[in-house]
Amino acid sequence: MTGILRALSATLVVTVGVVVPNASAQAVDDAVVQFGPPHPQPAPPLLHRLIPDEVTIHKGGTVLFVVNGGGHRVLIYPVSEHTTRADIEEDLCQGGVTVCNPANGTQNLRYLITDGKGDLIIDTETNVQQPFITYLPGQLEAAGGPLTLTGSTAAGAAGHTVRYRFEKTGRYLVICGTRVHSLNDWMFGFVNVVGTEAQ
Ligand SMILES: [Cu+2]
Repeated sequence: MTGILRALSATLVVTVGVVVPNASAQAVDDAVVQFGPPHPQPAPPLLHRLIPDEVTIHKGGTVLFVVNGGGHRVLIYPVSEHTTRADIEEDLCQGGVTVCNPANGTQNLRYLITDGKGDLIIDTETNVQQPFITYLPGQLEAAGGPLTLTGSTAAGAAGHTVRYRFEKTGRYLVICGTRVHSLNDWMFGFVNVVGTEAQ
């Protein structure tokens, strides 16, 4: 790891550490997450982000994922309670866009994504076995599949939305099933579901 990456990771750990203890205070019944930034969209890797990348809802509430831009798939997996962004990022391609990009084929490699406890959440295998990420154990939701979701366009056309209702408390990883987006550019976020019932 370079010094810059180490500093970045440290910052991310601190940021998440601040957010999680306050999670219940910020809980809403139903949250909205932009799956891909609204237009005008930035260049990679920021093109492939969830905004916000962490939301907290009451048990039984929903998250609506609004798909912006092209090529997305929505996957949801439960993770351990204290899983941080850094816990996930460290299992994805390292080195930023100059290393992790389609021309270098880094999205085609096998990645083992583990949570804060070290449990395996996603085995991406290679792009031969999984042209898009389909790892089934633990999977709660998979939207897209062989075809990608249609996102909103810069010209103003609306795209697909995906709504998921979280019935159990816990922490959940929401990640793009498109290998270039998640494995190269770290397109993922978290949903926290707290114990008070949604209205
Ligand atoms: Cu995506």
